[in-house]
Amino acid sequence: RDSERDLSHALAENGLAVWFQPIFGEGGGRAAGLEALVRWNHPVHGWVPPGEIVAAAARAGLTESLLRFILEQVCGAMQALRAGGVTDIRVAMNVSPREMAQIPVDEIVLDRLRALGLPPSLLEIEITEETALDIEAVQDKLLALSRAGIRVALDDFGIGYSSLASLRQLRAGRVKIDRSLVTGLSTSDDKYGLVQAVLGLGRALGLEVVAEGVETAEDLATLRALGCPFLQGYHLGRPVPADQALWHALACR
Ligand code: G
Ligand code: G
Ligand code: MN
Ligand code: NA
Repeated sequence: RDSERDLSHALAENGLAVWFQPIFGEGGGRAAGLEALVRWNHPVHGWVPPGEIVAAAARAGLTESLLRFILEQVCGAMQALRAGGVTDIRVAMNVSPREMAQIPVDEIVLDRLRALGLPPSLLEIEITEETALDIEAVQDKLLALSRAGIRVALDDFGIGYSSLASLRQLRAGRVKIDRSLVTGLSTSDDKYGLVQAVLGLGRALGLEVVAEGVETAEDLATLRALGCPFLQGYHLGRPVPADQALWHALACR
């Protein structure tokens, strides 16, 4: 299909980009972390959703090329932060279970960090459990990554297949509450209760909890009152191109 050829071209010709969205601690202030999000502005079709980019890469046999491209941008951001004297901002990248199962993500990532002299503790890998079979396919690689000091975050937590058992099996040190449970929690008893429960779970299990999809001041205030330690969403900061994200992270010291 066209999309496969176009993606191959985009990868070769700088047509893809990685943007970054800030993640804030409960006190606000400067970002505590950055999440990398792949972006492709197709010359004809416009913005292509990341899920379609990843799917097109799989069809085109470009899964590893795409991962290496994103990793390179993520490492570039880590290097820029270090060069600017910022050593406490972690950069997170999303890896789908399919990518994780298909290619040696652990070796690729750890080799690259070693080659660049970057500490693994500055990197986070976000993974979404999409099917019940995912865990077995990715467990060993996540173990290798977490043993090396890379933090694993279970993304989109609270929907889909993620279970309490998978938190242990996937070596998660962090959970990101899916935005469908967060957006509007100040006016929904159901959402409020679910978010409160995940926060209690995080405290009990020693997991960091991030609320995604913070879109309003009301939801932010509610999350703060609940003691949510990390916050992410359009109300706090949108995904922006790397130079802009880095400028903020470095300037807001
Ligand atoms: O960028 P956006 O908010 O539209 O992301 C939509 C979905 O695509 C999210 O589930 C996000 O995790 C995923 N996504 C974004 N960037 C990447 C990436 O680099 N790799 C993978 N596998 N998924 C990504
Ligand atoms: O699945 P994942 O959590 O990686 O998804 C990240 C996606 O969520 C990105 O596409 C990002 O652009 C989007 N996103 C980030 N903050 C918000 C928000 O506050 N509201 C909505 N609707 N989407 C958001
Ligand atoms: Mn994510
Ligand atoms: Na998510």
